Amino acid sequence: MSNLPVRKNTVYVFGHKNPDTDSTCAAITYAWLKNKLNPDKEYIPAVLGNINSETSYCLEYFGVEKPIKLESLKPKVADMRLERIQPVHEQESILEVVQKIVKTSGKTLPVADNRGRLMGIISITDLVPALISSQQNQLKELEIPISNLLHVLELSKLQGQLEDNIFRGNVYVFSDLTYYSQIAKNGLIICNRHEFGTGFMFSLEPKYIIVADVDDSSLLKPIQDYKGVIFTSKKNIYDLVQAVNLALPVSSLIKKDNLEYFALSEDIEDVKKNLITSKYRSYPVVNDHGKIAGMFSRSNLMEISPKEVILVDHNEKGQSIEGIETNRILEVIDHHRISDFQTMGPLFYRAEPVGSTNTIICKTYLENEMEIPKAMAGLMLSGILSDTLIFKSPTCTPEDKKLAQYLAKIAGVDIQEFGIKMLSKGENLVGIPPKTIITRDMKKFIMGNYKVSVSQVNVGDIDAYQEILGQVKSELESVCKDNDLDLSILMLTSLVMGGTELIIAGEEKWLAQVAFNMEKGKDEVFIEGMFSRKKQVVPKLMAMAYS
Ligand SMILES: [Mn+2]
Repeated sequence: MSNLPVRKNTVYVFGHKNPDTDSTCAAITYAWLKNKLNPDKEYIPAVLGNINSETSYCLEYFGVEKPIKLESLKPKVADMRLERIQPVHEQESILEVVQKIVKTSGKTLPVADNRGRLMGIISITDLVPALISSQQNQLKELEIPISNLLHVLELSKLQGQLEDNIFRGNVYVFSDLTYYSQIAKNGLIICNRHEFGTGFMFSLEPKYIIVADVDDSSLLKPIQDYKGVIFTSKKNIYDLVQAVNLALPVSSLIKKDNLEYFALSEDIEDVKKNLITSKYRSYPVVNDHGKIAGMFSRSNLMEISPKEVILVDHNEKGQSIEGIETNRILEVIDHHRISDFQTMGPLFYRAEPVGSTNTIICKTYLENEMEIPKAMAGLMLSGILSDTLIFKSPTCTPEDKKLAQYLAKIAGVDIQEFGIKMLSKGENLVGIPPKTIITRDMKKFIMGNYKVSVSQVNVGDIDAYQEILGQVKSELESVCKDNDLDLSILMLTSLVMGGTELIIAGEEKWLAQVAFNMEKGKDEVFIEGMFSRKKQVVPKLMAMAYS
């Protein structure tokens, strides 16, 4: 163990589900900074979904690779320290298996077929009867691989040709035989040095002869005319008889029914549930192809340390990765409200009411006097321009503007030119299913007695979407119903048009109709100067819902 290279602890840095430019760029730029500030750990930027076309444009523009996509960070069986073991094969001798099994912590070993796949399990308790009864065993009708006999009885061949891989027959001790005895076909006779060479022995026509107590086989003369195989061993007769029983293959002792085993890809949580009703102490683990990967015991389950993460651009459980409650959150860098946030331990939490998470990250670079590389400056700028809609959003603060201008210089781009280009790469909604348009960036809120969703999409020219508006409206109704919501709102926000088209659906439409002075009976309205869900839509609805 100690000669393995020390692996750095991995920390995943990621933004919310349905990643946007701010959250994706924040994950990358913050991970980069953390890797510089703390080389003891490895910070890996990640996203929790597909990267949109606006973000792809920014990454390509500044020559930065897409972050990895994470589905879940729930601890898996693969995260456990598995015991590396040599699986048992059916034909292996009882002796060999006992020697292997006593070295394992669970005193249990998996049995592999000839392709390495799990076919059974054997534990020390399964072997005990074979060990105790060995002396009483009839030495009759045995089936033992020759290789087991050679190994366990410590045989060396004196003469003859081995034709079979398996010995099938009876074993006789020569001194037990009388002149009236006959032996079955293919028999094996064990004798001592003095008995060896007796004419009577050869008249019985054994297929194999083992001569016991032979330290130097060169003292024995080969027997002319004998067609069988002669071995010698240093062991005495008594030990050889015992050893025959220990050379038997373990095949008949293997448990093959109701095997309990786990796959590398299984969640630890599920494993724990299964173990409640299980009586075993250790279990085989297989990979995706059913091949044996190792063993684990109950105590290994306790050793799993939670995966470490840093959340950027979000703090709500519902917007984060599946199983976030099992992770250790080291830090949160965010510019959103705090709603249902709970952690296992203390953490570094930085939240500021600015227009973009990347503004906060840029400040962190400056506070640490870290020189900002061109690509990182470009990505931080992209995040700010995207979230503030090039400073037009009411969430934009003077600080966002000031730092964006500073970053644009390093990145070598013109803010307006780059910003418009970037945002126009945004949603080209034509051809995208209405359901995707609605659910890609949908946030749910509980407002008093009402359950509300607000989705937002940036579009170029709203007029261009008039054609699909009908479809989008009916889809919004079904999304509202399917999610058991009272009101669903879709914001089609356009920088070009200078505002947002609000589309509403659901039983409690009146909330929105009153909040946004919509004409009675209408379910859509264009509101000039509206860009922000967070500042211009949610608070107004909240005020209505609680009034
Ligand atoms: Mn953001």
